[in-house]
Amino acid sequence: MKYRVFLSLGSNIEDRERHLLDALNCIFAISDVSLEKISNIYETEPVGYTEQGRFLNMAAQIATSRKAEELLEELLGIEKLLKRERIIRWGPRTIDIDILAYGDLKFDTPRLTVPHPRMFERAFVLIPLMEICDKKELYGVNIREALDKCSDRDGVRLYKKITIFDLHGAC
Ligand code: A4P
Ligand code: MG
Repeated sequence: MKYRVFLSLGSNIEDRERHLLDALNCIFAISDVSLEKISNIYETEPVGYTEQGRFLNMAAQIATSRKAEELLEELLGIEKLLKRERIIRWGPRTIDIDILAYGDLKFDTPRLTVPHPRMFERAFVLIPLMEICDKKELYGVNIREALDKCSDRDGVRLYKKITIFDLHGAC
């Protein structure tokens, strides 16, 4: 059984674009994971803790038959790899990779909550996601309608157009 999985990626320190592309290359290299689509890159005002720099955010669609917990482990490993240097405790992070949707499966364990609990309230998640998701709804929520209610919409601007062919196999 292959699952279609949507990921959200974000970075707000150091070379933000490099971190996103490195993470995508690492995702590309996970066994039994195919990277199917990536969104453009958006620059976004920080949401929540606002005393930090702007983020670059994007979304990716992958296909995998791996179990969700296994994929999570792989993604946490990539985060660790890319954060290895200059860790700022409690501070902004080089890369954050969140699982938004896993086919139409739901998870609510101490390790994994899917759908991601805040995804439908965040334009920095939904705007890139809408670019690549060919479904109007995820988990019964209309993505466009959810986006219309997001208060951070004005803080999301297109930063750079990229395609899957811009990845160069850094991992
Ligand atoms: N975990 C549970 N569910 C998931 C999931 N669906 N995907 C667990 C990924 N991980 C999941 O993650 C902590 C633990 O969450 C993991 O060990 C995993 O087992 P973390 O990445 O260290 O923590 P976090 O990112 O601080 O938490 P969270 O809840 O993902 O933070 P948010 O809510 O994503 O907020 N503003 C802008 N503009 N752009 C951003 O990208 N990001 C945040 C982070 C705040 N403001 C932002 C942005
Ligand atoms: Mg996270």
